[in-house]
Amino acid sequence: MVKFPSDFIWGAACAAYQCEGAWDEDGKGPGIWDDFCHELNGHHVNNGDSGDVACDSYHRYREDVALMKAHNLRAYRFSISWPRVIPDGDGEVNEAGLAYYDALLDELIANGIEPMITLYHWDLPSALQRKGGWQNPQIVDWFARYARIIAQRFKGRVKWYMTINEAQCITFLGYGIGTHAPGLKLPEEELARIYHHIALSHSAAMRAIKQVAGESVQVGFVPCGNLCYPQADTPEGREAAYRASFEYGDRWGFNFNIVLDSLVLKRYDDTVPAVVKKFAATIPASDWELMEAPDFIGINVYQGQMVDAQGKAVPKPAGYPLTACKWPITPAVMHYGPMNVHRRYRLPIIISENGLSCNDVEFLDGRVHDPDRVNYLHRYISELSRAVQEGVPVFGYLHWSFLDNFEWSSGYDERFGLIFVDYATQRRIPKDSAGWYARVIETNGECLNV
Ligand code: PNW
Repeated sequence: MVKFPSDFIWGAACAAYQCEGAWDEDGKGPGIWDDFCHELNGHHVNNGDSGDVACDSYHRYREDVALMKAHNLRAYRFSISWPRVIPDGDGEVNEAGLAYYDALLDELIANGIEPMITLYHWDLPSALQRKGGWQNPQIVDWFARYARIIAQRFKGRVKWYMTINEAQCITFLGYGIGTHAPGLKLPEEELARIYHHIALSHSAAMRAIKQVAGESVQVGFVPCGNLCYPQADTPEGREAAYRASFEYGDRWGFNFNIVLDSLVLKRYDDTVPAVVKKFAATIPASDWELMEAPDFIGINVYQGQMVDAQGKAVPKPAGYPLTACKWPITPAVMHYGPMNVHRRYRLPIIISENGLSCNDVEFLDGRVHDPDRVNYLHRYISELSRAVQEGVPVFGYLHWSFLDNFEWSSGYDERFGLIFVDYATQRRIPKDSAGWYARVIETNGECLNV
C-alpha cells in the first residue's frame, strides 16, 4: 500500500548550467563548465554541445514556472550560478544576476511553489579555478562569502538550502578522471584534500546562512555514491547491504561516507584507504571542530547495487532492464538506500533527485509518450513509500528533472525531463509522465495503488 505523510513535499529539480543558458549575458562571468564546453573545439562533450543556450530558462522562467504550477509541483529545487552573481567568484557582486534569481523566486512563490536553492551545482567561477578551485583551502572563505550574499538577499523568502551537490562527482569526475569540468586527473592525495575542503566549505556556508537568515532556515548537503540493497530481505541480507553501502571499494571516493562521516561523525573511520589516512594525519585538530552536520541529507537516487548475504555484489543477469543511458533499473535502492543512510547518520532525508533518461520523441499525434518513465517512477516511488512506512524520515521527493536539459558530458543526448524540450524552437511539450506525476502529487501517491 503506497502511502505518504500528508505534508510530504513533491517537486522537481534542475541546475543552473543545465537549463539557464545566457552564459555570458548581463554581466555573468565565465564558469568552469563554459570553459570545459568551449575548449578543444567542444571535444569534451558529445556533439560539441554546451550550456550556452540550454533550455533558455534565463529568459523563459515564467513559462517554466507556469508549467510547474499546471503540474501541481509543490517545490522546485534550482541552483544558483555562482559566476552569474559574483563574476570572478570573490569580488564584485553582479546586481543583474541577483535580480534574475529575485524574479525567479518571486514567480515561484506567487505560484505557491516552495523554492529550494542549491548553492553549488558544479559551475565554479573560472577565476577561482585559476587559483586552484577546490584544491585551494581559500575556497572555504570564497564559498562562505557567496553563501552569505545569497542568504542575505533572499532572507525571509527561502527556507531550504542545499550547499553542495554531489561532492563525489565534483571530486571524482572533475578532478579525478577528468570527464567533467575542470577536466583534471589529479593524484589521489589531492582528491582527499578536495573532499576535506568540500566538508569545510559546506560547514562555513551553513554557519553563514544561519547567521544572516536565521536558525530556522534548513540547510542540507547532497552527497552521492554507491548504495546497496539486499538480494533477499532477511536480517543478514539487510545487514550486508548496510555494510556494503559504506565500504571504500576501488572507487574509494564514490561513497557517502567520504564526506558525511566528516560532517556528521566528525572523523574518518579505520576503513578509509591509506591515502586518506595519510592526508588525515595532516589535518589540524581544529578543523574537526568546524564541521557542521547538515539539517538534512539530500539523496540523489538513480541506481543501486544488489549484494548477497555476504555483501558481495550480485552480477546482473543478461538482458537486465536499463534506461536509455544504460543505467540499470533498480527500484529497491529507493527503499534500502534512504534506510541505510538514515541508519548511519540519523538525519532527515529528502530525495533530491530521481529520474531517468529515455529516448523520448514527439509522436505522430504531436505528443510525447513515455511509458518507460511512468513505469520506472511508479516502481521507485512505491519503494520509497516502503522506506517511509518503515520509519525512515523522508520528507520529500524531487524528480530529476522538470525539463529535458544539458546532461553534462552527454550534452543533449539524454532526456531526463517530465517536459520535452525541442531545442531548435525551445518549444516545451509535457510528456505523458508529467500528467501522471501531477496526479501522483494530487493524490499524495495514493493513485499508485492499482
Ligand atoms: C546527477 N551515477 O548526477 C546530477 O546531480 C545531475 O546534475 C545530473 O543531470 C543527474 O544526476 C543525471 O545524471 C549523477 O553514476 C551522476 O549514478 C552520476 C550518477 C548519478 C547522478
